[in-house]
Amino acid sequence: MSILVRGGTVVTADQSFQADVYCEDGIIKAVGQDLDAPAGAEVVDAGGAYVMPGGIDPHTHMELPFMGTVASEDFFSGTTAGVCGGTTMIIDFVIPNPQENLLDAYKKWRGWAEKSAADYSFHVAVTWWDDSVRADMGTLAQEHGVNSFKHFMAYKGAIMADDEVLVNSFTRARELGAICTVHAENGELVFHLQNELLNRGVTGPEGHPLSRPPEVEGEAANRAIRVAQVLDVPLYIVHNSCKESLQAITRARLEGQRVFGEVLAGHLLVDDSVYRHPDWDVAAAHVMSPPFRPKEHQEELWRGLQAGMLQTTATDHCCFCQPQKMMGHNDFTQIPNGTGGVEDRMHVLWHHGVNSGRLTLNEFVAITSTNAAKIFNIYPRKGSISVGADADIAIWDPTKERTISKDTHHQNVDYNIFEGMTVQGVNTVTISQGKVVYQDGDVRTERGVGRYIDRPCFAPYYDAMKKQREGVPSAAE
Ligand code: URQ
Ligand code: ZN
Ligand code: ZN
Repeated sequence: MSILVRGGTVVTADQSFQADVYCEDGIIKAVGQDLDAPAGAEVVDAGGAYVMPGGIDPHTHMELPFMGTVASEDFFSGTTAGVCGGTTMIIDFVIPNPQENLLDAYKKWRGWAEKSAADYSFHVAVTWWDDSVRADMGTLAQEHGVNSFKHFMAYKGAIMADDEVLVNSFTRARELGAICTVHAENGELVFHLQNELLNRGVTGPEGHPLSRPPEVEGEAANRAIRVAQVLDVPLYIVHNSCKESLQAITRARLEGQRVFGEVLAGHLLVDDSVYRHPDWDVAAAHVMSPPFRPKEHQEELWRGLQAGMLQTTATDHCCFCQPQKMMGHNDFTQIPNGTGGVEDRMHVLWHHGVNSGRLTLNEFVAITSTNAAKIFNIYPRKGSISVGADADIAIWDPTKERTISKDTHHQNVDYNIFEGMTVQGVNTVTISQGKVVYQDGDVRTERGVGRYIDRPCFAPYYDAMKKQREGVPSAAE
């Protein structure tokens, strides 16, 4: 199957130029002026629009079992919603319960993801520790293309990783040449504040942000950074929501430590007033962690993106519908944490990032696709418009408008945190694996065509060689 995207302006993370893009069997074969379309090739006229790498959302939770329920978006509907918004790959999470074998959990999630409509990969969470976890991390890294291990520093009594788990897991990741990622909130402090609030009779969603102030996030971010520094392992902090965690990352990066930061589209645009909404359902719909913050944090986060202190944008797409959120009707700590956005991420970031002048076209591509591909070691297969790359392409019309609403989105959830927001600049066509899967509202995804994408580890070879020279057997063996 072949396709020629003609007459567009190719926009990558580092340049913009007029060129056609020819793809065959799901791979980009040529990028250049006035390319001929072989007989039988599908021709898509970009009409002067931008031709960009398909978005990569490095943080989603499709059909996640969590807090006594299961997220309402599954891997088919979620990847379909993603391509409707220009995102052609997600990196989701395998989250073993404590004492659950990591490989068993990985195989379970791989089964769930078989239904995906677009490509996907998995970070694997380390939620407990023993020798089997150490061994399984090695198997996952060396045989299953897992180069990132997640640690929830929040969620005490459930999936929280304490310092002992962090130290053991970070050490193992270093041996393997893998990167460590963290959800940075001090779970002990959250637990303490939750109980204080409940004991004072605060049971509504307004209690959620009060139990997780920015300092709780800043402490954990700094602790994870210091542990990673001592253990000499690269660190990626997910969903930074406040200036406190951004300051911790900025300090570390200015000292040359290899720390990366992710920010959610939601945390850049939604503030904590949602938790004081008179309608319980609206406030509860926005319960996610870390919580949406007061407005002043948003400008700091935008500056962090502009300054290169935050490198990626994501959604943490983890949807729970109103009946599920009602599980916490009498106790905010029981409201399933999570919100959506996989379909809207690129649209809202273009409108509030590029149209506002905060970001250049090339920076937009970097933060929505290329940087995630580089950090998680799948560039230039992903996140690029270049010969040999996967034919994952978003054709972007900067003039086209969309008003975001739960009534028209493709996400399987009954609210939208960007409800009513009108944006200018959206994908008119999305191409995944060289096939048009979305065009002007026409959704053409196929269940099960999405592929699991291996992500090779980074530096084990160097370590192994170094130890060999020193006559020390490599710990990765
Ligand atoms: O913490 C996460 O990233 C998962 C459990 C999604 N929920 C959330 O509130 N962020
Ligand atoms: Zn999280
Ligand atoms: Zn998450």
